[in-house]
Amino acid sequence: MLDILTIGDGMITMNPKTKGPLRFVHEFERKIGGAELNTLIGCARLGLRTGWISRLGNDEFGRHLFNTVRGEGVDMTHVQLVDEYPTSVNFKEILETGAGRTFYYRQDSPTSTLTPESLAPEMFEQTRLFHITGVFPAIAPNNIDIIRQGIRLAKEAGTLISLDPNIRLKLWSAERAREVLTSFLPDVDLLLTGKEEAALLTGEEEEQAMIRAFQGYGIETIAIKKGANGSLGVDGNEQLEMPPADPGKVVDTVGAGDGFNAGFILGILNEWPLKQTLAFANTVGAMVVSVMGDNEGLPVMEEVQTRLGKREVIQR
Ligand code: KDG
Repeated sequence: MLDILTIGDGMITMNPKTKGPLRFVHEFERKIGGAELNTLIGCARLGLRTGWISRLGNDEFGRHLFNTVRGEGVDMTHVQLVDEYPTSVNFKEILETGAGRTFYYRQDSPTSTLTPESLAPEMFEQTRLFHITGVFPAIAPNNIDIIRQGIRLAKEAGTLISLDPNIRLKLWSAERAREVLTSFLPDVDLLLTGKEEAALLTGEEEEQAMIRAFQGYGIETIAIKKGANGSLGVDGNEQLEMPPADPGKVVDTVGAGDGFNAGFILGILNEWPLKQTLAFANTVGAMVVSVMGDNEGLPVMEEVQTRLGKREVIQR
């Protein structure tokens, strides 16, 4: 039995050792990244049973990714190393503010070898939640059909579906993102979206109008992630604004939303009250931005409890 299953591309992420324009950066640290993967690792560290559907290059980077993700406790039954394409890579640029840009080398991702037939009903029958994002369908047109197949199988199995739009305009146009992602919305149970993405998907500027638009698709549970401004959660008729958790020093904002997702998904699967779920998710997101890398800051359960003051810290 899995709590969460996701599908997506895993990348070797080259993190700059110095800040500023990438053209002047000479040294990088090899890390790993990928929107779906970050959320999955976050869930694994929080104690959920996790599984990944992916393809990696049959190369040194692919083996590094495979071993690292397996080391996080993720079920790798549906991950294969393939000869056709090399493992995807991206380079990050980080500015003094902690914000930055990403440069992808993933035109021919090994996940291009996946087809809708790669997904089987059994994968979903033993899974509580199927998590999808806007990154995987943006990488290759065929991936949209794969996601549709995943949604169909998840629905048949009674598996919940969560969506993070994670719109990457380097991968597809705003119009295409909107067209494809809104077509998924009627099947989504749990929407985890940034505020700008919500505006793009709904055409609305005002939060309540965005929420009404999402509820119009039949979505019960919605989280609007607002970065330094906290988050807004909706669960049925309940609605709550949650102030941000203090990240201390912000060193790298990439992956914060994925961390929030992991915390929120944990709360939903554990049927926590919305207030507890939002506070927990905001804390996980804040912990991610205080550490360099897309997923290194993802905490284990005890670390979140300590941060929330629910656990005593014994240093030595
Ligand atoms: O959400 C963070 C991810 O987006 C990052 O780890 C990698 O840019 C990335 C992607 O496209 O998955």
